[in-house]
Amino acid sequence: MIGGTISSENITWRCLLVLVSGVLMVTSSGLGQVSVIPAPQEITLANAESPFVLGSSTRLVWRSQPADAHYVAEFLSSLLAMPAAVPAGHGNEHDVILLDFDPDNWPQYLRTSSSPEAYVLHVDAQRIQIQAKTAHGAFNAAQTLRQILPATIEDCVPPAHQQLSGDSPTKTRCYDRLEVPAVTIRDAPRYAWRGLLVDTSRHFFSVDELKKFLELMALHKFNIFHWHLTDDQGWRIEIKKYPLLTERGSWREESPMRSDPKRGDRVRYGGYYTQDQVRDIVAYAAARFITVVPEIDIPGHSSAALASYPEFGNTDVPGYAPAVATRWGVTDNIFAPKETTFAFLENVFTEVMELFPSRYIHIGGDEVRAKVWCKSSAAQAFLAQQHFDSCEQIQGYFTRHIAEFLAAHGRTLVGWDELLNSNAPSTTAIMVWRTTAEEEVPPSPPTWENLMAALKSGHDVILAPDSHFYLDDEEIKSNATGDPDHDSWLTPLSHTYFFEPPLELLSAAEQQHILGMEGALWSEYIWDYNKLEYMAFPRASAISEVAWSARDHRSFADFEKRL
Ligand code: TNX
Repeated sequence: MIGGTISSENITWRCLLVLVSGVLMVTSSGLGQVSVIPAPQEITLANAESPFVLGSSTRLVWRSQPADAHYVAEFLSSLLAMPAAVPAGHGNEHDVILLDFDPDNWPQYLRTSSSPEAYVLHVDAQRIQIQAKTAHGAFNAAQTLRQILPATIEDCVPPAHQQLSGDSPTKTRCYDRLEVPAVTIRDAPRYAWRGLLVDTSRHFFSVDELKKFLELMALHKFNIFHWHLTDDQGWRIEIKKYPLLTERGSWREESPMRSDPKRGDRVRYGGYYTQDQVRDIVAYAAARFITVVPEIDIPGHSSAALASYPEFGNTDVPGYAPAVATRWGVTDNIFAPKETTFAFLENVFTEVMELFPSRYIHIGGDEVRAKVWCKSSAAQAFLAQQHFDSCEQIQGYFTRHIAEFLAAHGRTLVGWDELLNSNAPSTTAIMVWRTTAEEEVPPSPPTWENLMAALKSGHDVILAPDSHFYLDDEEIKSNATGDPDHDSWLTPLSHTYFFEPPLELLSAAEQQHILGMEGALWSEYIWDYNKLEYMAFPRASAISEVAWSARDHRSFADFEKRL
């Protein structure tokens, strides 16, 4: 038999391997079984006639276990309905899945990889061996293993919310023997930040639905769940000190009609997550090595907050009467620059920091109608006192104030690229979303002005390009929602897949400032969980690959085959 290293995009090589190894390889441990998304760095197929046979005698064992490695062991024992992991004996064990963290055994690949998430997955007739420096690396390997197992394995996965609860697995084994192809996979991510945003303000998703979504994220090695928790159309997180935020702010009187978004449907709509539910989600994500980055959108997109506590808005502007928004789009409800508002925001972010261990806390900062501050005499007095010469600079004050507050608690502020207009401190991370050029609609080539501006000012950057990664855009024309503004933007799968940052324009140092990438599921037109999954996939699979796999290692044709 033959062995050899192939790049996942190299179809010719693959065909050659199939031809040389004969039909047996396709049927018994077919190449379909090493279809992995996102594409691993390196796949070496070994003897196709000697797969590992996973059966009732196979044991899960570990060597030199780091603290959070129990999540990996629990994941595998749950997936495969196996007893809990036990310490490995000395010597070479057979008929085992070995989770090996022992630094003395690290292969060269792990030693030289700079990523803590790197792993090596080795399958031969004797054992499945997972080697990693960290539990996260081993979890990545477990997801790869999951993908190279026959797809039927997913049928015996218990509902996501039952998994990894600390209990023994609830499912029963649904296979007698599984053949796992003999293979060595060496892999590490291209970017450390691989995220998806879910907007739970415009539409609400239950805790169980979010868990199901997190499980799909884990399958794709996403590691950031960007939880958009507040917006004009609903405040969704319980804040103990300000109960009205959820009592009032989580309900809107009606929503835009699906058939005609300019009109209301006259149905009250709402929901929020209690702090216990938030902790539950954060723990569930952590068990899958996903960090939850919360977003509390300020100083704009704040109708729901100001409907609850109008005193923190620009009360002296004629006609000021904030209500939870019942239509999509941007409103004039922005926070007022005054001490009571800053105290309120500090208190809110204090509770947020208690709930979310994430280093990064997202403060939104997008689409702020600064002209409202020009109409407020109180805001004008603030502007004069600060010697500002434009109303936009008031947003900068908000950003710096909250950035300092978060930094004092060891956290880092991240916000949308509008923060660049208002002199945000370079220590803040910028999420670049505006990559669609004026007068264009996707699918369109990206424009890099905001990315370049962020990098020139020394910021770390996450790419969330609305030209390619906005999964609220329809994928195909026939899915039109009836809203002409919304329907003009189209983002097909291939367009998403072909996104690539303009490395040729960037110095090596600037390239280092790109932390990673993120897709966005804004939910104005995503009314339920089925539609959330439908809009997310398969484009999120493409995003996972763009963020994980090396640039010269990607091919859309090959991706489609693996998909
Ligand atoms: C712009 S992207 C927004 C969201 C909307 C989205 C609709 C961003 C930072 N702001 O508030 O939901 O467009 O596609």
